[in-house]
Amino acid sequence: MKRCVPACSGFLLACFLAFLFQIFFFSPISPDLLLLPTPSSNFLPTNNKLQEVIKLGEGILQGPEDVIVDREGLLYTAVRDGWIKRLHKNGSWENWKRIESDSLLGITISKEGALVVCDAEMGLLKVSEDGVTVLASHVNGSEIRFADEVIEASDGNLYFSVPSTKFGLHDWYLDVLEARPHGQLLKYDPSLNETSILLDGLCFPNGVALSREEDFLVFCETWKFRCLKFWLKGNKKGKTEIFVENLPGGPDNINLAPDGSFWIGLLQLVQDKLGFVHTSISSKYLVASFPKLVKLVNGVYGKAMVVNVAADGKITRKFDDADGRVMSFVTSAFEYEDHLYLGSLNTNFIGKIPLKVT
Ligand SMILES: *[C@@H]1O[C@H](CO)[C@@H](O)[C@H](O)[C@H]1NC(C)=O
Ligand SMILES: *[C@@H]1O[C@H](CO)[C@@H](O)[C@H](O)[C@H]1NC(C)=O
Ligand SMILES: *[C@@H]1O[C@H](CO)[C@@H](O)[C@H](O)[C@H]1NC(C)=O
Ligand SMILES: [Ca+2]
Ligand SMILES: [Ca+2]
Repeated sequence: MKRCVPACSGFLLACFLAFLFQIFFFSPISPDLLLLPTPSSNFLPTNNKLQEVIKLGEGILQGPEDVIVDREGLLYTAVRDGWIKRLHKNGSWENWKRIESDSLLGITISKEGALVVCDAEMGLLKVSEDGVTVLASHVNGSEIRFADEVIEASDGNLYFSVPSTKFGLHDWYLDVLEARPHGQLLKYDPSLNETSILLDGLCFPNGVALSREEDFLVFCETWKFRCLKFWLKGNKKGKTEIFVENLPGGPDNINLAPDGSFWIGLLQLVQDKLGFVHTSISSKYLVASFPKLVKLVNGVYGKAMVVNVAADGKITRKFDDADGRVMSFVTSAFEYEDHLYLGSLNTNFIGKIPLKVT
């Protein structure tokens, strides 16, 4: 019995060292510290308005990440089973086109009326009545994985984001834990059939929008809690500057509103009371090794928030669901005819709320 003690403790020590070795040396991440936003005291209060949404397509839409309405008033979304579904004005849903993918993300409508779709496996796709074509699958000799959101300028150029060249969609939270800039902003020029890198070394670039005059792009850096402007015209052409920072959540998709402001879906990246995980390297190593811990730390399922940011970068309105009772993980907000349409990766419907107070 007694002789067992040193043997046992030796064995336990070896196990413990192997465990540490596993966590540190075989870790999927090489983490840096994450700078969390400092809560602003004059920030707009909670209103739980997203608990009052009208639910469109409930039960038939699984994780509608992005939403857009075309000129004829048809509403489109791409869902997890690969269907691009659209809602007719008479209220009926149509299974329009299907792509063999569970990772369809941002969508936009081109001038010619085609749908441009980001897929986190295949790149940038064009979907029309004629079928599906791949517009961009490679850039600078590398495969484009994890295309996230796209916008078309009136000259036909498509601007799109790749949040991470290291982690894929299903491991996106590891990019947040690693907190190192692996993202790119890309441009697809249809006249040359060519894709180029506009910016790299970005911190999870996500939503992409154009200003009303198309003089700048706005794109969101999710775990920097900010959105940047990238100038396309004028004497600042090619320059980058801050559009809005210290947001109360990680910005996901962004859409231009008819009045020239922008709607942004904000993700609760950091679970209340678990902020320390993001400011401790060893906690990050530990969490990244266990998918269950990653789920626990990720706060996106517990809250939803969207904000309206004026063209000058001021936050003017906010809608939220503070405990995720009806909506959580809201990724996208699109304004159309005085209503806001809300996409989410954690609902089976699109939310709709009126914007005019009656
Ligand atoms: C709604 O409109 C679409 C397109 O015009 C049509 O295919 C569909 O049958 C209509 N549904 C109903 C219920 O009227
Ligand atoms: C393009 O690829 C080359 C070769 O792999 C690399 O050296 C270069 O840094 C890349 N350029 C950009 C902008 O990423
Ligand atoms: C565009 O270029 C890609 C390769 O980069 C090629 O596979 C594709 O066929 C080209 N498309 C057109 C319309 O020329
Ligand atoms: Ca979009
Ligand atoms: Ca997105």
